[in-house]
Amino acid sequence: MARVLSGIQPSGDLHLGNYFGAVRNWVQDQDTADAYFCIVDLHALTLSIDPGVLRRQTLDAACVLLASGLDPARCTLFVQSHVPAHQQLTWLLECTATMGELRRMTQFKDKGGGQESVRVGLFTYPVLMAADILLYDADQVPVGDDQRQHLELTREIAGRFNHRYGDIFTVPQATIPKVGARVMDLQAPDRKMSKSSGSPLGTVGIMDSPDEIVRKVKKAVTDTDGVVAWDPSAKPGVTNLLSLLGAATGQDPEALAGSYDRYGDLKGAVSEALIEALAPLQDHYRELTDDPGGVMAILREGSTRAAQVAEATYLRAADAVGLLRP
Ligand code: AQP
Repeated sequence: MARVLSGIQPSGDLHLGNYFGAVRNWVQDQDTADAYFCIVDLHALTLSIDPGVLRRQTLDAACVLLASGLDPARCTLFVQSHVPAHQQLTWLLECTATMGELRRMTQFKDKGGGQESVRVGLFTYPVLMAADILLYDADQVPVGDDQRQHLELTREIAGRFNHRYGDIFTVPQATIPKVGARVMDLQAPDRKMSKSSGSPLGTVGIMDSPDEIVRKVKKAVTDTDGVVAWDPSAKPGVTNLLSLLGAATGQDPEALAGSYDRYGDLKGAVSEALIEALAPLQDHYRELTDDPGGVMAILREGSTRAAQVAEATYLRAADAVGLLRP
């Protein structure tokens, strides 16, 4: 059975990009793979975040993931900082990756904005992500399109380490979904929907109420030519709405263009489909938030299982580079 690993940052409320680009596919992976899913709280420290907010959002992310259908009987769900091997392996990999490689990461350029005051962790975070993946000998990593470059870097680092020290790591493949791989901000359809850098009106949260969904979709930026057509470069706003409709209904987004004459009708259909797709998750989420102790128990059990795999891989790597066992 293939091993799958993926992660999500508790850096804000999870949104439709996280859901259609990643989480929904993770739910399917549970039945076809040996699946590990990780709430990557250490990654959330790369930007400024209030300690209380980080703690609350970490638990909240666990509730959203469980509400979305992750089942602790069929996958291992855990918090990254609960498994110390992630930070231990990161150092070995930082001594493998190069400055030039990290400087080429577009997410660092976007989020860092070239400022001197930017945190070193934001620069090195792709290496921590490589450690997250390589610790579990993951064959496949299901991610949205924005993580493609980081996955390529992970493959490079794994290949170089193996070349230097022997066959230590499994070199993973990215699996990018056909629909929903790049959900764009409704107010700025040339930018991806994002927890930390998206516009509030352009970002639809998985837990947004029906009224909020209707309001945000109604205000979504389109264009002035009034034709419903699939054209990512000339009509990014309309194309994004079609893509959301396709992701929520399971239909081919390009073919859906022919079913609508007016933007208002398309927006109405998008709101309706999103509300229907999210309703079951939202009900389940409310039950989970009423039982934080139960959710913590799931995370504790997950980190115990994850640590067994991760520690064995770390020791293999530590031995290979020549660290003396205690
Ligand atoms: N807009 C998106 N469309 C499709 N997939 C997306 N993902 C994120 N945004 C989109 C996918 O969601 C998974 C978890 O992402 P993450 O939390 O690790 O961080 P991210 O990719 O940096 O996403 P955000 O929401 O933009 O977070 P912040 O603002 O904190 O950086 C990943 O598989 C990602 O591809």
